[in-house]
Amino acid sequence: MYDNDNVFAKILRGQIPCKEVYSDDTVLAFYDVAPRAKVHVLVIPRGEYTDIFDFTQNAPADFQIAFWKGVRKTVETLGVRDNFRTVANTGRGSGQSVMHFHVHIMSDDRFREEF
Ligand code: DGP
Repeated sequence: MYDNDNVFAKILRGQIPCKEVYSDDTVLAFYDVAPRAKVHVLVIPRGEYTDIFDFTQNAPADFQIAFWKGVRKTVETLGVRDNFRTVANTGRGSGQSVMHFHVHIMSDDRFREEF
């Protein structure tokens, strides 16, 4: 069940400020308030979806495609095309703390050495 009072819903409504990276009709991308990489950005859809299960089950197909294009645009805007990770925490067990579907985009020099 989607909660309209979650922090990302408030960011989408302009009730909480964010440091924007990219925006279009489908997505908003902004810097994570608690970065865990040199570059750490969140991409969220402009729609009421709690997580990746809800999103892939219930969002219209063209909206889902537009969302992933927004992720791509965000990566291009950040200039991290050759070194980034996407993470979509899902469910409380994963540590998902905001129940509005979001994708983390993270880029850091140390990633090169980790695998
Ligand atoms: P997750 O653990 O996957 O649910 O990630 C939620 C992220 O959202 C977490 O890394 C911190 C970030 N976050 C929480 N509140 C805010 C906020 O008010 N502004 C911004 N920019 N990020 C937030």
